[in-house]
Amino acid sequence: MIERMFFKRCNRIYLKNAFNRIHQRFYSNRTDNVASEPCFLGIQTAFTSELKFFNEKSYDPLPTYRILKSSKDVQLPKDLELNEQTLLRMYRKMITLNVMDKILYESQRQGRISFYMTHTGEEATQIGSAAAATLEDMIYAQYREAGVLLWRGYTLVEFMNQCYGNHRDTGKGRQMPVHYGSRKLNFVTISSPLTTQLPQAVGTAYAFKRSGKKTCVMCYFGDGAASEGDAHAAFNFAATLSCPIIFICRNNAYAISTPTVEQFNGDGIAARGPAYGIETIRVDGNDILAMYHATKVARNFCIDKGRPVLIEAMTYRIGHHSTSDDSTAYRSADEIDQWNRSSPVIRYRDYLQSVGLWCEQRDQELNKSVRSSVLLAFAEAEKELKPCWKELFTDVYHTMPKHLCKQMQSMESHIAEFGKHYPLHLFKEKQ
Ligand SMILES: Cc1ncc(C[n+]2csc(CCOP(=O)(O)OP(=O)(O)O)c2C)c(N)n1
Repeated sequence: MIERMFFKRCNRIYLKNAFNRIHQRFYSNRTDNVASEPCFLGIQTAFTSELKFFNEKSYDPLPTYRILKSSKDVQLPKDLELNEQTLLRMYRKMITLNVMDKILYESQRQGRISFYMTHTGEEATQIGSAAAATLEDMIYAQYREAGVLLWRGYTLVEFMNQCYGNHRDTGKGRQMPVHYGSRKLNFVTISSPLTTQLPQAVGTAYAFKRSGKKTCVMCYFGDGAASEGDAHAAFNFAATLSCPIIFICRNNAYAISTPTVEQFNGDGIAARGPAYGIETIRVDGNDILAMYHATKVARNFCIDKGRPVLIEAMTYRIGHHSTSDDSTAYRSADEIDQWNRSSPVIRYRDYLQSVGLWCEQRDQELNKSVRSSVLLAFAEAEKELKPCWKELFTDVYHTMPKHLCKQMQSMESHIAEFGKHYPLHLFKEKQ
C-alpha cells in the first residue's frame, strides 16, 4: 500500500516536471511575430504564407575544407601543431599501407590467402584522421581502414597473421581476411554486415560520456553504408543523447559498383549532419593535413562539448572494391588514371619535398626497406600452423552448450576415421 502511494506520488512529480520542461521549450523557442501563439516542440521556425517545395538546392552545398591546394605556397593553419617527426611518420605509414596492399593483393591472386581489400587512394583519409586520435579513443571501422590500425601500432606480422588466419591470429582464423581487431589498440573487430558498427559506436560514446572519460569514439563508414537504416539510428542517438563521437564517412565515390550519383540525391553525406543537429565538416579526404586538422578540431569539440561531429571525407577508391571485383566493368580506366595521377601520396610527397623534408633518394630507400619488412612478415605468417580445428567450437560461449559438444564429438570421430584425407599437419594439434 505504502509502496503504491510512493510510486503514485513519484509519477505525479515526474509528470509535473515533464510538463514544465515541455512548457518551457514550447514558449522559449519562438521566432515568429505573434507572442501569444504556441510554437512547435523541438523546432524553431518562422511562419510563411507562401506554399513551395524545398529540396537539395534549398541549402547552400557544404564547402570542402583543404590545405594542400598545390605543393607550392601552402599556408599551414596556426593550430596545426605537427612536428617534423609526425609529418614524416605519416608519410612512412602511407607507403607501408601501399606496399602491404600490393603484396597481399598479389598473394590472394596467387591463391595464398582467400580474400583481400586494398586502400589505395584513401591513405590520407585514414592516416590523417588516425594521427589526430589518441590510443584511449575507441575506433569502430568498416573494413577499409587498415591505415588507422597501422598508425596505432598494429604490426605487419599481426596484419599477416590475420590475413592468413593462422594460430597467431587473435581471431583464430574464424574471420575473413581484413577483419582485424585489437583490444590493446582499442580497435573493435570488423564485422562484415554494413553499418552495424555505427549504433554500437554510439553506445560506446554514450558510455564514455556517462563515465566522464575525456576521450571519444571515432567511427568510420563508407558512402554506401550511410544508406543503411542503422546510420539513421546512430546519428539520431548520437545527437539526441549528446555523445562524444566523430563519424568519419569515407565518401570514395563507389559502393562496389554503385556510384554515389545512384546512392543519394542530395548534397552528399555531409548535408545530413545539420539535419540531425550534428556539427559537420566536409574535408578533402585526399589531403592528409586537412584530414588531420579537421579531425583534431572535431576531437577537441567532441570532448569539450560532449557532442558528435560528422566528417565527410571526399576521396576516391583507386583499387577494385575487393579481390572479388573488377571495377573496370563499371568505371573507365581514364577516370581511375586521373585520380592516380593526383593521389594523396603524390600530393603529400610533393609537399614534403617542397619544404625540404623529403627527396627522391629517401623515397627509394623507404620503399625498398618497407618492401623487405612486409615480405619478411609475410613469410613468417605463411609458415605458421593453422589453429587447432577444435577452435571452431570454442570462445563463443563461456561454457560450451550441449549441441556444440555433440558436434565437436562427431567431428572428433570423423577426424579419427578420415583424418588421412585432410592436411592435418598444417594445423596445430592442441588448442
Ligand atoms: C548489410 C549489408 N548489405 C550488403 C553488404 C554487401 N556489401 C559489402 S561491401 C558493400 C559496399 C559498401 O560500400 P561503401 O560503404 O561505400 O564502402 P567502400 O567499400 O566503398 O569502402 C556492400 C553492398 C554487406 N556486407 N552488408
